[in-house]
Amino acid sequence: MREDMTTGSKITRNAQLNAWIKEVAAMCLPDNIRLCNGSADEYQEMLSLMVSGKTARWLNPEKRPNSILVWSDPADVARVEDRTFICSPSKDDAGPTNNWAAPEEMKQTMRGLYAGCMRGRTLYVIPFSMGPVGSPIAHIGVELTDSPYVVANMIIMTRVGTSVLDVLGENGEFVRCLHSVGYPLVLADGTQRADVSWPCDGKQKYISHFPESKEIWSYGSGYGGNALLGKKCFALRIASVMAREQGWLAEHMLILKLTNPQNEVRYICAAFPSACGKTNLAMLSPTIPGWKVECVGDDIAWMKFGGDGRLYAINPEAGFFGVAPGTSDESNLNAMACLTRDSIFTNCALTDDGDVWWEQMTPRLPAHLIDWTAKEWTPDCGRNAAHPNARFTTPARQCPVIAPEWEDPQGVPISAVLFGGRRAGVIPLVTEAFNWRHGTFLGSIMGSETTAAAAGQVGTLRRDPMAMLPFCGYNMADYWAHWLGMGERSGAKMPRIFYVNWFRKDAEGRFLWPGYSENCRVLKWIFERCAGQAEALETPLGLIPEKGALDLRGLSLAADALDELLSVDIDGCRMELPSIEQYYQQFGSRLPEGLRHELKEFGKRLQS
Ligand code: TSX
Ligand code: MN
Repeated sequence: MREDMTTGSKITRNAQLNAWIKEVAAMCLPDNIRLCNGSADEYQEMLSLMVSGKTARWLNPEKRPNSILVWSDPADVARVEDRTFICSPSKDDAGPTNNWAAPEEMKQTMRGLYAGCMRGRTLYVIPFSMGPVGSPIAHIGVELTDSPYVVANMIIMTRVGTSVLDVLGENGEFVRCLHSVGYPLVLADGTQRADVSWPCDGKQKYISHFPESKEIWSYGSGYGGNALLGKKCFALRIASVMAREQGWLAEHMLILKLTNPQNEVRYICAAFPSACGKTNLAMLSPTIPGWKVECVGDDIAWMKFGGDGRLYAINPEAGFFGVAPGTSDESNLNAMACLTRDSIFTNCALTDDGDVWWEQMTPRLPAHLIDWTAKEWTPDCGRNAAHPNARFTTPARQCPVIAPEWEDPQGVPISAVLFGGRRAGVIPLVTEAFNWRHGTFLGSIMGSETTAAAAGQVGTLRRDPMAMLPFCGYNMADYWAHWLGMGERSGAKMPRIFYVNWFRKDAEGRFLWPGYSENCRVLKWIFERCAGQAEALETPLGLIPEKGALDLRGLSLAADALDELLSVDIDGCRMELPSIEQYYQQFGSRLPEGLRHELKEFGKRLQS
């Protein structure tokens, strides 16, 4: 038995899993192997390990019970898109929007990096379910990692435990997720070195996906999506490949439940690029009396057809891994309520009374903090206190507006899909697509104007189709073809598609729409469109609310602001046509005919 615990030969009932653990242990050479059970005790042990190893500090239990603050290496603070690879057999299968590497070459390179990379460490085996354990929409993964930070975060973000191994059984399929921070405590020449508070490899990082064998190999980073492999790597990149093969959808979408005053319910999915407030929308507090929003998920939706031909969605995650800066009682009271206890904070600032703080958290700045780099911070020091990509990890069950059915293994039936982005002009507050194919077209050309936080110039349009640009595990043109095919398969039973824009500005650069809680007015119109109630007006871009169809009672909005919000800028659309054509060109002959057709029709509607 002792031998099993260091070689992994019989650690579970699943022979394939045991063989893989054994193979990885022989390569990475950990001192110990530990099978995780996801228990409360194990979670506490991971937190204590991080605290004793100086990775984390306890927050003041009177302020944030059972919560820790972690500061990462300043060079390991975000997903590394330029180090993210789709290793499909052919480069064309990864497509022009992904980095590609040949699978065997990548594996050879990474085997070199993995060799002995866990010396002096424990290899944790994390069996996890993405989605409610045993759900027909869920899938299983196993992450092998040398990071207790990853174990603790995975326990919050996924379902970890022996029940997952029970579902896996002796022959069940699982996605292999291998992760190492790349900081062995014994070097190749045998010399030992002390651990550091945030181990990572400062020189080399790889986040590699093997769509054919459904494997993920991650090396060198301990942060977020680089290391918590269930999230972006599995639930989006690998799952998008599985979804195409098996006829379902794995999407970068929140799922919300909308209830009207008559207690009728509709479920809505929404895809937005980063920095558009997806988590805020998922937990919105409506201002219209009698209407209610509840949260099913804030980041990822897996949708499969039910027996009735409709799409049913689950949230494959069990927690929120949200951007902290900008989160406040004003912007998202429900998220703030999640964070009152049992949470992990990464790269936030530390207050003098042992609590966390980040930019825009409070109306007034604290007089003194320790910033995320452990330096003294005062309001006049000219630096951020929290890193702009500082995060919270918190259990979804702690959300005050989590929908009771958020763990329903059958999922929830989706009535509408929303796309959106940050657009100062051209795009109206809300547009409904004419049909599924037209909606797929709108999703394919969506994008956001860059904000200061993103790389590159401020205000330039960065197309991010279906908010999947960094997350599609195969050729984006084939992904669009899969979307079109899904619509052809289920026709009128597919969700209606809408395009929203909370970020339109007037000539003086002021936001025309108050956004946040007031977005419920748009959600209400969408609900009523799905119920066949609200009126709409045809424009070249799509269907917009008829005058008076948007419920604006109790909202003070200048009359001309509404006109501007609900207008389609025809000249602006015309001017965008060449850039769409140019954008499509990179996909060559793989661009689906349906989208070519939609672009042509759009051009025609703009002429007449
Ligand atoms: O999350 C946002 N949402 C969705 C909320 C459910 N944000 C924040 C984006 C960064 C994460 C928004 N910002 C939204 C929005 O709807 N709208 C805006 C733009 C905006 C900003 C400030 C004001 C209004 C609009 N405030 C005043 O005009 C006073
Ligand atoms: Mn996301």
